[in-house]
Amino acid sequence: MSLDDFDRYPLLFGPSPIHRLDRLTKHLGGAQIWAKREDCNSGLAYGGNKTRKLEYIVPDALASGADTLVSIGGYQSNHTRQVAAVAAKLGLKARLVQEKWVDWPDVTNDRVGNIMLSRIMGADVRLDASGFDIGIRDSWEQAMKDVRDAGGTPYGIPAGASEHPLGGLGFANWAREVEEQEAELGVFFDTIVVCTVTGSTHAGMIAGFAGQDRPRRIIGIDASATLEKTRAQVERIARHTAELIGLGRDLRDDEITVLDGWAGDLYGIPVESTIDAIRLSGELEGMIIDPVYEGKSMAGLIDLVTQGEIGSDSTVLYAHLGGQPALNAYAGLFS
Ligand code: 1AC
Repeated sequence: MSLDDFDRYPLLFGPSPIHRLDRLTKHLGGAQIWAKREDCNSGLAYGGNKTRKLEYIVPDALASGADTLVSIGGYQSNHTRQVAAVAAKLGLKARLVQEKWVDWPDVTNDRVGNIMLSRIMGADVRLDASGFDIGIRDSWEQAMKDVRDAGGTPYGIPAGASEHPLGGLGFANWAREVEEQEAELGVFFDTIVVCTVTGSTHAGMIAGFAGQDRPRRIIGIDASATLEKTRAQVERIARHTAELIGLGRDLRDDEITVLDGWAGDLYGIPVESTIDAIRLSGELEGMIIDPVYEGKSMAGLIDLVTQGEIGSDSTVLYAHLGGQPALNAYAGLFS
């Protein structure tokens, strides 16, 4: 089997853009920094990393005869917003369980940003008081049962699409896309920096890059604040995806890197370095990143470059995953 043996339902505009971050590079005074922009990858509700994963899941959902996509995330889940967009595009219903993953005091937390967009797209949004957990949730299984009991045909997509058997394929394809763009641009990214929480974005990249000729570092920056769970999930999904796409060898442990130090104490709660990173990206590059995911991975990148952990001879690709809609729920941080 190879990646090409899996059906893909196109949801993206094409390859997501890659561009230099010149002013950030100069400011940090070390490695060359570029970004690949999943926030610009699709016309579906601002796109994002999950839209890319859903390209490989939609064919299975359609083949199953489902009429309702059932998924789960926090109130400000980017994933559930992208599931709602894809359901709208396909003429399916979306049933979304939005758990209270983040105890954030802003009164608009369950009204603006991602959750508002899902409502606008016609999703059946149900709030649930349960807290953060990246695993399979009872509330999600119950939602599927509810759809079935009401005479519908559900298709389940777990949080972040990560525990879905095909959840790693979208970013294995991202790795292939990067290699093609490198050939066009005449550049080689020896280091990739990506935020990791539920794991399949990072894991798919690891599996995809592992089959290429030139080795590179894929640095996952944890934003879950439940590091061991995330690391275990990344390892499992990376190995599963590698097998699916016919890598033909076991992944080595040194191919799987999840770093902590920038998540703070809790998922979804920005810390000082997160806010500094958001401001720096905005002020130097006009690039908007969010307080839950990219603010934390950018804070990691900034420290790793300034401390020389990523050397000045490196060329780094920062994976922008498209989490900005959540910013609306954090307006108090910037007023
Ligand atoms: C946690 C999966 C996740 C989201 O957006 O809900 N990234």
